[in-house]
Amino acid sequence: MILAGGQGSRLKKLTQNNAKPAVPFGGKYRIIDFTLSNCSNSGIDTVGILTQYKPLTLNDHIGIGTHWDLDRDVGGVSLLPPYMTSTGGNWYKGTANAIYQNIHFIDQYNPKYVLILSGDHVYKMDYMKMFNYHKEKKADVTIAVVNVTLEQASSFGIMNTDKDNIITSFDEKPKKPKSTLASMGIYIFTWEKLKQYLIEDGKDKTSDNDFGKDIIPKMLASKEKLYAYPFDGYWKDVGTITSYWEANMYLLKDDNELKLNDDYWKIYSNNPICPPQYIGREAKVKDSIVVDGCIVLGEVTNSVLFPGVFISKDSKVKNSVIMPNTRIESNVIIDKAIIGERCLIKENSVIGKNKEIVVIPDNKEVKGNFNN
Ligand code: ADQ
Ligand code: ADP
Repeated sequence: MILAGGQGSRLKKLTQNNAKPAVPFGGKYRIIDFTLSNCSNSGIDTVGILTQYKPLTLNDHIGIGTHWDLDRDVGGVSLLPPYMTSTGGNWYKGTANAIYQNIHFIDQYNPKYVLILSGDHVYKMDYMKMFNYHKEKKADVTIAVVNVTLEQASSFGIMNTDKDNIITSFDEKPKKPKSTLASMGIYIFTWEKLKQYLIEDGKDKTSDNDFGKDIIPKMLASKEKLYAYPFDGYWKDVGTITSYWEANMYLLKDDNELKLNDDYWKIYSNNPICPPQYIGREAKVKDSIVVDGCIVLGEVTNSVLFPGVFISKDSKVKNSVIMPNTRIESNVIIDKAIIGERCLIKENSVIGKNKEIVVIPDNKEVKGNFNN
């Protein structure tokens, strides 16, 4: 079950019209492609996607799951927005409520275990290894964990474990973190157990119906078996402008651990049909990702260009992410910026060039100097 309905408010201008999992990433992808490809590569063939906030692009992108080999007669991908019943209906309150409202969807498959994922993380992970660990430990829930820095710790679910990886404490986004062991928001539950807690939590009017705030602490208090599963690869929650920009720039490092050209763990996507990229006679392109449908006549350094980006002569783009179908006219300077989809940057404009990352939302026309 992939949670993909949060607003992603920390990405501000990038999620005005678009759910966070559908935000473009890395030239050829949308963020949710990583989770969907991990599912497909891990041999998972039945996936539910919980959608709520601005799902238009997300729905369109996922379609019937063809690109992730999830277009199946049995199982496959199901988009699960909130719905009405004879007794009323509600928006998905918290993450646990989104699963609670889809208990019957899960029950159709009569599963023994359920894997809960987020649609907004960039990483490669074999969920089957974590699943074997969960079964081996006879856990009620297994939570994937990574070490973060102390400064980052307040943005995550933070836990302590004993020498056998049994979770002994858990605090959701603590102001004063007691450890740096962070939940990745990836859970495997034994379904009967989770169902029991979802139904109990559903009756609790004071609950936020959230996994991190409610379900995990309640299970811990009731002495259920909670295990941490250490993950040691690259993992990034791209929920802020800085982490989103950093994760894109990380792809340009030649020793990056995401290795998008890895034949053993491909990241699949739904890409538009575009003509080949064209690099003009006077163009200079260095340390950059430039994909199909781009036309570069100017200079591009340390940047990620998405399909259909046009960069005119005498323009310089540096340290930036330029989303699909944006047009940059001549004599423009862009440094350390994220430019949304379908923007028009008029000639002689200067964007960025200061310490902060500048963000231009989708569909904007920009003329002149722009520094946030
Ligand atoms: P956050 O990332 O802050 O913390 P949250 O905002 O609840 O968690 O989002 C988790 C996922 O669920 C996102 O993919 C979001 O889009 C989706 N989502 C949020 N609300 C939803 C709703 N009502 N309906 C459907 N989908 C929804 C969580 C954990 C932490 C953990 C971090 C790791 O709570 O403990 O450390 O993830 O990133
Ligand atoms: P009826 O006159 O048959 O009771 P309505 O006039 O309420 O129906 O609705 C006409 C059609 O639109 C029906 O097919 C109904 O299911 C559908 N419909 C009504 N309200 C909504 C809604 N809020 N969302 C989606 N479909 C709706």
